[in-house]
Amino acid sequence: MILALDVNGTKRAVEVVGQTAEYIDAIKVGYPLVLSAGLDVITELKQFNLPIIADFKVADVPHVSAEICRLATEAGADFVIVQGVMGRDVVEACSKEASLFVVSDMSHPGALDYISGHNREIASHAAGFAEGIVAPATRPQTIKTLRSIIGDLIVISPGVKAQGAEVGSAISAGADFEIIGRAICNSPDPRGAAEQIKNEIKSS
Ligand code: NUP
Repeated sequence: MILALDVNGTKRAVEVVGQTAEYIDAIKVGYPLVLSAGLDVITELKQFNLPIIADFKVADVPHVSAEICRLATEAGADFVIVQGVMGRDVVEACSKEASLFVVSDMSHPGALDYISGHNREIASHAAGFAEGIVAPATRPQTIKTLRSIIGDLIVISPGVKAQGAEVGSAISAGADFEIIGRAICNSPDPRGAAEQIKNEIKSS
């Protein structure tokens, strides 16, 4: 289980991870946290000894994308999430500066407008340059298809609970990790929520 740490400010971020660390395998840090707390929050979160994934969905021209990846890695991110739909040159440039997860498809309904139509090509190209891909828990058939393309690469999957997918469903479809944000971060009891979801994933 990967915690999507979508909270504002370092204090709240450290509080939520402090309560949930024993149940999670990695911390995913995105724009809401970094824009409210600064990039140093990544360095601060290193104290928990968990892998940190910078979810910047990097989507610029290659040299700028690569620099974003370099800065995130320098701050302590173990992995950076890049938008595969931006093109092969962007993914390749980023792979020289960071360990990557490539977004191959997305979990929201609007993904069907554009990105979903190219998810296979994106995943297939990612296989040469990334540790893994991001694939939507909201569409388990897509996880199955993309898994068959990428072989042993790691699949991390958002869209569980708050976006409608059932806990455990992405892993049953072939993902390695489910990404959980609001169901933990917005709970009045993040520790209890994390424990329960972790148990549900295990028993599914
Ligand atoms: O396709 C994606 N969908 C998605 O929700 C790719 C993502 N990276 N995410 C991220 O996963 C999103 O930015 C958020 O941090 C998390 C899901 O959060 P929640 O719906 O569990 O609250």
